[in-house]
Parts: sequence; C-alpha cells; structure tokens
Amino acid sequence: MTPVEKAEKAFTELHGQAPKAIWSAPGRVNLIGEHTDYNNGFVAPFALPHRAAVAASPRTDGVLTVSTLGDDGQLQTADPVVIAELTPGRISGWAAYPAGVAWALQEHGVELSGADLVVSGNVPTGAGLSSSHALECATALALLGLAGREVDQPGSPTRPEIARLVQRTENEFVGAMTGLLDQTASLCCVAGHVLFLDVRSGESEQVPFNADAAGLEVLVIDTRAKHSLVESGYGDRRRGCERAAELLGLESLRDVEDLDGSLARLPEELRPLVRHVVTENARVLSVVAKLKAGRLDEIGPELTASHVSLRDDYQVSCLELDVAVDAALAAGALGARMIGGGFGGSAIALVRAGDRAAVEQAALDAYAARSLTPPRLFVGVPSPGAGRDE
Ligand code: GAF
Repeated sequence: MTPVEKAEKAFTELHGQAPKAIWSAPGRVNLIGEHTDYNNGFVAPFALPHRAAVAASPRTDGVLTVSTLGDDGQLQTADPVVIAELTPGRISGWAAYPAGVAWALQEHGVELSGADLVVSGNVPTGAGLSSSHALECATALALLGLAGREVDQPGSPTRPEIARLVQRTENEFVGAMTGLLDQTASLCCVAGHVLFLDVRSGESEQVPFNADAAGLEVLVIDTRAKHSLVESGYGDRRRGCERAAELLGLESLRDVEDLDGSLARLPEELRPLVRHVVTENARVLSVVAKLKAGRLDEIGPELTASHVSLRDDYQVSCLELDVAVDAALAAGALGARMIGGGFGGSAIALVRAGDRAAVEQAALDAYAARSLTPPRLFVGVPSPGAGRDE
C-alpha cells in the first residue's frame, strides 16, 4: 500500500469515517548545492518518489489531533492541542512538525478551525532525505486545504510562500535553523527535473534531468548513521558563515566576488567555510549548465568535488559517508557525494546503469569490512512535488 492508501485506511479506522481529503509531499535528493541555501546561494534538488501523506478532516473546536502510523503498523497519537494556544518550545519530537505548521499558518493569519490528521510516510527518517520537511509540507497543504485555501487555487499562498511558512516552522517552532532547500524541493519540484533555485532572488527553473535516457542512475546510499539538524554542528556552520559575511561587510556569502582576497581578510577558522560556499555555488552553476546542454554524463567531477569540499573544508561529513563515497568511486561511479546537512544521512553516486550492481556491492563490502550497519540502497528517480491526492 502507498502512504496515501495507508493514511486513508488508518484515518477511517481511527475516526470511524473517511477523511475529507489527503495531501502528500515528497522527500528530496539534492543533486548539488549543499549548505548554500542559508547563504543566499544556489541549489539543485529533485523530489523522491518517497512521500509523507496526511489524511485530514476539519474540526470545529480549534483542536488539532495528530496520529502517525509507525513502521510497525501501530498508530501513535500525540496529545491533542488547542491551535490558538500553541507556542514555540512547548512540543518536542515528531508532533512538533505538524503542530509547528499549524502555529506558523495561524501566525500568518490563516484561520484554522481545528483538524484531525493521520500521517503515513515512507521517506526514511534521519536519512538526510527530508522526511520532516515532507511531513511539514503535506501538513501545510492539508491545513490550508481544510481552511478553503487549496494549493494552486486563487487566493491561496503560492508554493514558495508556503515554503517560507514551513521554514518558519523549522526555525522558530522546531528550533532547527535550516534554510529553504528542503521545503522548496518538496513543494516545487516536478517529475523528471531538478529544480534550479536561486535562493536570493527566489527565482527557479525546472531543468530536465533524465538520467535513464543517458543510461545513468542516481544511486542513493542511506548510511543509516542517523543525523539530526537540531543536535548537529549545523547551527555552528551557519553562524560561522554569517560571521564571515559580516566581517567582509556583505549581506551574505553569496556576494563574495574575489575569493582569495576575501579569504585573506578573514580569521583562519572561517576561511574553509567561505571557500566551500563560494566554490559550491560555482559547482551548481556548472552542473546546471551541463544539464541544459544535455551533458549529464559530465557532472560527476563536480559531485565528487562537492563531497571533498564538504568533507575537508566544511567538515560535515562522517566515516559512513566517506566510506560510501570512496567505495562508489572505486567501483566506477562517475561522481559521488554526501547530501543534505551531513553528520550522517545519505550519499548519492552517479553510475552507469550497467555498473550499479557493482557499485552497490562495493558499498556493502566496504561497510561489512568496517563492521558498519549495511546501508540502504535505492535508485533516486526525480518525482512529482507536493499536492492533493484525493
Ligand atoms: C539541511 C537543511 F534543512 C537545508 O536547509 C540545507 O541547509 C541542507 O541541510 C544543506 O544543504 O537539509
């Protein structure tokens, strides 16, 4: 059963009647452009087929109830909350994501009469594939839909506006100082494309990405080393970038023009952060140019250079990610890199379709040789963004 079917069934069993409607949103792979979003730079993600689905019906008493279907098929129900009484910091764990979305929408002036939500999803959690953003985006569309502001209809917030509301949920309610990459990917990606987003201007472009036609595949390697953006060094990196921009008298690191000259003006410890952000933005532009020119088979070196920069300059990789990337490259991948915030989570490898089995085996062998938990492996196919299902 799909997450949509599971959410519908679980809702009907729990509430004794079918939900009013179901909305769902995907996780993402970021092809390139890591730790650039909160520096006003460029990103190029695509949506995964893995989704979070939210079955929902309205209530009239201002209360929000949320239940989630675990991997074991058991429903977990959070304590009901009165939406008007929500304040940041009072809810922790998974329930903070849907509650935080209700809070952010209310702060934005959306009138919410209350809702019953039942969630089911198959985006691997803690895998750096944006499972929490998938849940938040599906919840946002559900609560907006119940409030008569169905996504893409006149008078409703636009998808980029919804992404900003979801970012507010993360930053202010959940307490993770994330940028705009994940929620924009979940809301704005379309099948068969990567989304080239300029975070500073908000402008975006759908760039065709048909690996299949080029005889290639994007292998996703979920290291199963769990990462958490709230607890990791993510916030430190972000503050380091902001400090560097301030010292350079710039609004953000996006505005660095003379890299060497800028590095010379900064304290030693901030230089690698700046070098990563500036070179990563250049790699995004290079990859997008190659994709537009139909040279998908030539983007491998940028992917690998991104990993090296994240590992050595930004220092957000870890043993499991490095082992996966090194094994993939040694087995013939055209390029490979960690994706997402880092400190665990997933890597991707661009492989010739005929080489995939060998690359997968190499990753499994490398993990076994180090007694690491075997990685989860699957092919990432650019899939549709968030929407209403039924
Ligand atoms: C996480 C964050 F949520 C994104 O905003 C982004 O910064 C990413 O890490 C790193 O590129 O996924």
